[in-house]
Parts: sequence; C-alpha cells; structure tokens
Amino acid sequence: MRRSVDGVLSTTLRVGYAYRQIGGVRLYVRSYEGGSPGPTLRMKPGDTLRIKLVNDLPPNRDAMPADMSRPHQFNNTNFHFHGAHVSPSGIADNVMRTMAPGYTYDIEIEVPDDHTSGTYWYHPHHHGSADVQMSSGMVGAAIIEGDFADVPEITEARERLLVLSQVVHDASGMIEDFETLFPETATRFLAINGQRRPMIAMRPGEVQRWRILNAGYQDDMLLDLEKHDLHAIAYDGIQLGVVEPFQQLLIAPGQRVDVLVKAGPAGTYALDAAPYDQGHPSPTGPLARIVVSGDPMDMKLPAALPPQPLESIRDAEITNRRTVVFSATAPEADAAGHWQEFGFFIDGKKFDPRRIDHRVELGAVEEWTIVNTHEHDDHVFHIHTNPFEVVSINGKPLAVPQWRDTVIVERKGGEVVFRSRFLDFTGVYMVHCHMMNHEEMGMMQTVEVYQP
Ligand SMILES: [Cu+2]
Repeated sequence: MRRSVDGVLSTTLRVGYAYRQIGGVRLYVRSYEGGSPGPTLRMKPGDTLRIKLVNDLPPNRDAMPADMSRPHQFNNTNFHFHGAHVSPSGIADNVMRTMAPGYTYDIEIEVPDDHTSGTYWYHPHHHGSADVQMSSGMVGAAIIEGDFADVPEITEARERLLVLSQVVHDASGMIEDFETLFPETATRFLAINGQRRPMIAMRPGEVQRWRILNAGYQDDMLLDLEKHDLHAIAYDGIQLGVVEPFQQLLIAPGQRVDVLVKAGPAGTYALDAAPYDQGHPSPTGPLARIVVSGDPMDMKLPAALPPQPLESIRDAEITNRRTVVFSATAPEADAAGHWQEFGFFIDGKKFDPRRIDHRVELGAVEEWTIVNTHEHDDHVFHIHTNPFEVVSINGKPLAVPQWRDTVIVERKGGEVVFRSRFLDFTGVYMVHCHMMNHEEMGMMQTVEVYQP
C-alpha cells in the first residue's frame, strides 16, 4: 500500500516481468512492482499523485501494424486513473502517452478538493498492449478516503479490498500472444488479490465493508455469497443514498461496488461467481471462502445513508443529446472463431487516435443514448474523466437514477441512457468497451472537451 503524506502520494511504479505463483500455477508475466495486483494507492481529495513509472520491459520485437487495432507492441505502456475526475492532459491522466520500454516517465495528477471519495483503480491504457498487460495482473486499486464519515456502522466496520481477476495464461504460464486471451473460453480460473480462493475471516454478527473491484480483463461476474446478502453502499466510487441489498450482484469489468456484509452463524460460506449469460457464459467458480468463527459481535447495518454526493441532472440542464452505437461482426460459429475473424466498432468505425469522434464544449450537460446492436455479446460502456447518471435501461426509466463510470449495455438492441456534466477539464480522452479484447480490437472513440 502507498499512502499520501502531507497531501502528496509519491511513489515509483516499476513495470517489468515477474514470476508469480497462483493456484499452483507458475506464471511469468508483466507486472507492477513484481506483484499482482499492483500496490494499492490511498489518498484524500485534494491530494497530488506523483508517480515515477519505470518501464523495465524489454524492447518491442514487432513493428507498428498498418491496422492500429491489431494488438501490438506489448511492451509499451502508460497509466490511467479509472473513474477519477482529473485532467486527461499533459502528464496527468493522459492515455494518449506512450511509455516505451527502457525509459522512465513522470505522472502527476491533482485530485480536486471536492472529488468524490470511494473505490477507484488504475491500469495501463496504451492501445495495442493494454489488454495483454491487464490480463497479466497490471491493475491496482486507488482509494480516495473519507466517504461515509458520519455513518459509524460503516466507519467502524473492518475494511477489505477484493480485486477480482480472471487468470489466463498459455502452456508456458505466459501471455505473449493475443490468442491466449481471445476465445471466450480463455479464462483458466478466477482470483482475488492475486490468490486463488483465499479465506476471509469474520466473527458471527460482524459487519465488514468490502471494496470490490472487477479488474478482470474481459467478463462479468455474478457474485453470490452463500446464505448472505451483499448490501451495496457505493457504485464506481460514488456513495449511494440508500443501502441496496442483493442475493446476487452482477459486476462488469471496470466496475466497483462497495458492500457491507453481516456475518451469520459460525460456519464456512462460499463466495462464488455464479452462472450468468452475457452472450457467452460468464466465468464461474469459487472466489473465496468466508470462515465465520469466534466470539459473536453485535454490529448493525446502517438504517439510512446520507444523500448521495452528486446532484441529479434535471431536464432543463441538458444542452445536447447524442447517440453512440456499439456493434460487432462475428463469424457464423461465434464462440469458436479466431480473433482475426471478428470486428468491433463504435458508430461503425474502429478506433483511430488521430480522429476526434465527439467534440463537447466545456461545461456542457449532455444526454447520451448508448445502443448495442451486436447479436452475440453484451458490451461494457466506459467514459473517462466525468461520471454519468444512468436514467434508463432498455427503455425503462430507473426509479432511482444511478451514478456510474462503467455500465453494461445488453446485446440485441440493448440501450442505456445517461446524463453527464463535462466539467473542469479540457482535453482528449476515451469512450470504450471495458471488455479489453473488444477495446484492443477497436471498440474505442475519442472525446475532445474544448473551451468555447
Ligand atoms: Cu465489448
């Protein structure tokens, strides 16, 4: 864990190959600081994040392809602070930077004083290599502290961080070819914090707060904790205004959910990824075992939460509307197809970093409709820099609109409508599918926010 001191979180992140032992398998993959996940960054609103990123990977062996959306040059990297409302320009959260092997780069990100507090994360975002690097475990949590300060049932709860990942590797325990990642059956097993099926200890009646991050490179997970509800208190780092209890909770890649768990009687309970159909079967299997034992505690779930921190966007605020269409082409035998037979598009086009797809005035308040015309797969919409308020899904208005930075858009014409304020920062940033196989193959656009 790396913490801010006197308003500055100063750290090195070394990117290099490392051996890892996980679930009885020996991997040799790209990593942050030799581990997976990378170090957890903890800061407060108003802090400055100052990172020296040392790219110790070997030189790239391949030349740039003519088609940018063929995965390539796996040893280039950069840094993205997912979900943060920070500058996308210069040496801040700028995913257009190339951090080449053999060089060291400074990153400096100022977190605004009024930033929402919650569970965020970081990962590489270089087009061509991000998927290979994230599936190798180059992911980490970034926690902005200070939420629920007036809710003792939450501040007194023991906190745990659960970084979910899909572990994937070739016969040599490496990821050096896109074919290791692409078939929809590619995942070998699921892990939490780089461990296969770890134990989580609780006492009977204890309430714990779990910060859950789906850092898997590709798929949804339907979380199921045997005989226990998961009580959601925040999505994507943004506090909810009411506790939402779930028997099963779906989390897409890129999303976070903070939950309270109140342990039942002594015993061992399974935390699993349960079957779910996202167009292909989501990966299933054991995630952790919860061992409840010891002296009982009488901890309570909060009866109420304070109002959520972001003001709902009124109809009268909207200055513009636009529609964004996710689509794909697939071979007839979808699941068995080779990746080169697929195409992934937004508004009918593959990603081109030289093209600006959306120009938005600074201060605009927009309503976007995201449509997924792909027959085979749900997709996962994510936009950088500003969170959005989901107001309807598949034509049905939400009773309580939901602030998010990442949302599932269902296949066969699924539709999500959200509103967003484009505040504080100009620059170019990304809209993309957070299923990294899709992003890497072109399901990404640029947004330029400009000062009128
Ligand atoms: Cu997708």
